Amino acid sequence: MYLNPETSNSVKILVVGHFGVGKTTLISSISEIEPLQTEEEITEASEGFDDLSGTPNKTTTTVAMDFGRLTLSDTLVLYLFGTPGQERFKEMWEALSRGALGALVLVDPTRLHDSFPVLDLVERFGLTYTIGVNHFEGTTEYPLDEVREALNLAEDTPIVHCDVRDQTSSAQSLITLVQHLMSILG
Ligand SMILES: Nc1nc2c(ncn2[C@@H]2O[C@H](COP(=O)(O)OP(=O)(O)OP(=O)(O)O)[C@@H](O)[C@H]2O)c(=O)[nH]1
Ligand SMILES: [Mg+2]
Repeated sequence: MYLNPETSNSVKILVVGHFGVGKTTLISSISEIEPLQTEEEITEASEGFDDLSGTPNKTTTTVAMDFGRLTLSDTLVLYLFGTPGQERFKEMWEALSRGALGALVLVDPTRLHDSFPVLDLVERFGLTYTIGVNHFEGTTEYPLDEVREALNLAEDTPIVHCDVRDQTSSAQSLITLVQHLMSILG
């Protein structure tokens, strides 16, 4: 699908989160263009480092970035960049965050401790963010205000449920982020 020539505002957004939380899935479920993916088979090198217990069917991991596009209105298009989740690819963040206006931070409420290093990075790169809580079925569902408290979020940081496999839910999370950015940037 070609970009509407009338679309005047383009915004770069990062989709971040710990290993296996669903960044690549979100971008592929939402992108209106064929998403660019850089998936590689998970190797033994990740054994003992990356927790696959919640996603036993996951066989690949992002090694550089994901890329997709989502037109939100006649005048606004989002360019979505997904970061790799594995610790060893952390240096990709520097390049990917350049020019980004904000970030959607995906979290799995059963693995919140894995989200703290991600939040550190988001804050270090000065990105305004919104939290998308991706509940995996079969795991405990925590109320959003409990997740907010556990993550020690600032009062005005939005937090929403987000099923990364669902286009509408994923779009809603990004819309929440954009509204938050607009309220901050004026
Ligand atoms: N059952 C279930 N599976 C889910 C859910 N959300 C995501 N998944 C699956 O979990 C896996 C997430 O994998 P990715 O999208 O590759 O995650 P990622 O964050 O890009 O992973 P890395 O790039 O390796 O950090 C996929 O197999 C999804 O289909 C969910 O709510 N329920
Ligand atoms: Mg990925």
